[in-house]
Amino acid sequence: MSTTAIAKLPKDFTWGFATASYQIEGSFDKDGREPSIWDVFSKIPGKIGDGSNGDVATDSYHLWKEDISLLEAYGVKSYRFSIAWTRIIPKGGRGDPVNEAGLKHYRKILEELISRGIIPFVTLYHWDLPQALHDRYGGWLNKAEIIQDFVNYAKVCFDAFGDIVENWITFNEPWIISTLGYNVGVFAPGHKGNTDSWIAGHNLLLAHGHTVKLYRDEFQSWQKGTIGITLDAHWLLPYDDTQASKDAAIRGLDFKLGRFADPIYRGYYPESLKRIVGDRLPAFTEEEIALVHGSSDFFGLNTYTTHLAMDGGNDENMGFVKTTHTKPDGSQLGSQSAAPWLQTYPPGFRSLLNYLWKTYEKPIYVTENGFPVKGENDIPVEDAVHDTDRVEYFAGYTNALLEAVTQDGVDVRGYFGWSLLDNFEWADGYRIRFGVTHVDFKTQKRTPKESAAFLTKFFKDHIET
Ligand code: PNW
Repeated sequence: MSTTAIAKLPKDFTWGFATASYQIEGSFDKDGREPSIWDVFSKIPGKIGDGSNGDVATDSYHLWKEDISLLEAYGVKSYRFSIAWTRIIPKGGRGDPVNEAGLKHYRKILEELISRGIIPFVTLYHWDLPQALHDRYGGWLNKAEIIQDFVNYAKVCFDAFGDIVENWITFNEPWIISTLGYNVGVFAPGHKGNTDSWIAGHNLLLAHGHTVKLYRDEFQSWQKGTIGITLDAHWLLPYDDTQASKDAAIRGLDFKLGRFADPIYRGYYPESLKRIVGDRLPAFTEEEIALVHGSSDFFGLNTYTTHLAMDGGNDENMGFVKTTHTKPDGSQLGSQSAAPWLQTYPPGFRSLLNYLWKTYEKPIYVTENGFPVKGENDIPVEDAVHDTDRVEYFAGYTNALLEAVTQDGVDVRGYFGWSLLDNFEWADGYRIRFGVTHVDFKTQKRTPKESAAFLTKFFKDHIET
């Protein structure tokens, strides 16, 4: 009689769920908090699909303890959340006052997590730039000011929480921040144009580099933490067999991923980026690139889908690569979610993990991965909890992860489902639900969906004990 042992993730593999401050906290004007660019942007008519904003969201500013109880019930090892800059330094700048109430708020969350055995992963910036800095000097477009102000904010956080936080993420998705915020303009602060995005992205890289240097010089030796950045990437497959499509897939990865990952992990911008963007792409001085190169202890990855890539289109931020989910024969690559840009395709996740490990040689944390079920917002909670399509998505993606680690030897250290709760999905408002927990936005009642139980069981069964 023979038994085959199931492949398992290593004992210290961590997993949990992720959230972000503006998407869950609400209490936009409580205890000294001042507006961020998302408060202002979401209140401009027409910017948010359902006319909503984050004033209340999932009310997690008050219900944080209940949220932690959910995490505990799900048996997670870790929780990824973000700090709102506007609660810590409401006006944002290095000359502006620090808000004790904000420090206290996150301190009590951190202490509660740790007392329940949950390891915090803290994101410093998940898109909520203090509006005051945007008004004062143009926010991410003002290199000299924004870098210093961000580093100052980060230092306040390292000082206040570094004794109990061992996992820091500087920025969430610089591509989205710069492209959707400063080129397409569908995210705050809503800038449009073909130059600002390159400047914002460059300044984000520099702010990241300076922050990591500060952490390493002054904190890392005695706080023993790690620090890195989270990039967003979708795997790209050539649309067809043509050389043009093959080249497009590579160029698309350069623009989406290499634009940030190459400077950080290899020390330069991709050639294709320099060629296409030309002198609108700011150049690093030698000193600057020395600071950025090597400035991440790990590779934080947010990934949701795979696209088919072909040459063309007018999107410079994608390197003039067009993407689609429709194959040449008219069939779909995967199953459709509630978001037009997201279809299920687990093999693409496995390929992406392999690509990142081979290319950048850093341990990977999947800091977000998830699926909004089509039609879920239109059905009652009794039905929404049977989120079969989300379960199917997570089953495919966790299995791809398992194969990447146990068969391909990719060094993945952790996985976070997006998201703990249905929440404010940016320009889509509340209509698109990503949660493993259903939230009734009228009563704030939380109800676990089947996908939460699926992930609990998957990681219970597949991590070595
Ligand atoms: C991420 N796209 O954003 C963010 O980090 C989360 O805050 C967000 O809720 C989550 O993914 C789900 O959208 C993205 O259009 C926003 O490809 C848009 C895209 C990708 C990621």
